[in-house]
Amino acid sequence: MSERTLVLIKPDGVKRGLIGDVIARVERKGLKVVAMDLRTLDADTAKAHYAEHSERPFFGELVEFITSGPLVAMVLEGPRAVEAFRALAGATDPVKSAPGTIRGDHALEIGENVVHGSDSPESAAREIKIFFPDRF
Ligand code: DAT
Ligand code: MG
Repeated sequence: MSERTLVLIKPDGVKRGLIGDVIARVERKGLKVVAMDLRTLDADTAKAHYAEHSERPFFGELVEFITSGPLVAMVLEGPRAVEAFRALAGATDPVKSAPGTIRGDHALEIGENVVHGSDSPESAAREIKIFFPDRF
């Protein structure tokens, strides 16, 4: 059974020239890119995307960071795509994410960890609707 997930290459990843690296890993794994767009988020869209974190002390920083420059939004499709991409991304804290993962290879700070991937099929459906409202 195929599944979809919403992936972001965050502004730090775009600034550092990691778009190609992330997409290469996704394609090498066998996940299919079924939608893709480069855009800069406004604050309202960022707050909607990260709504689950609205009470956390880092929420302001998170919204500021994710709106700080262009990001790449993608929808990936494949068997257990949510879990498959989270495995490619590595743990949230880049110091703890394994070498060989996107975050483990490219990041050091939790606030700037290169990529986002939905954490469940339900989150994926919600997030895909925010980024690609008319596509699926
Ligand atoms: P993930 O992106 O692995 O799903 P999350 O949903 O818990 O992680 O958090 C969303 C983002 O918020 C995360 O990628 C980076 C930031 N973040 C999480 N915990 C943080 C913290 N303790 N301090 C600063 N930023 C944090
Ligand atoms: Mg998350």
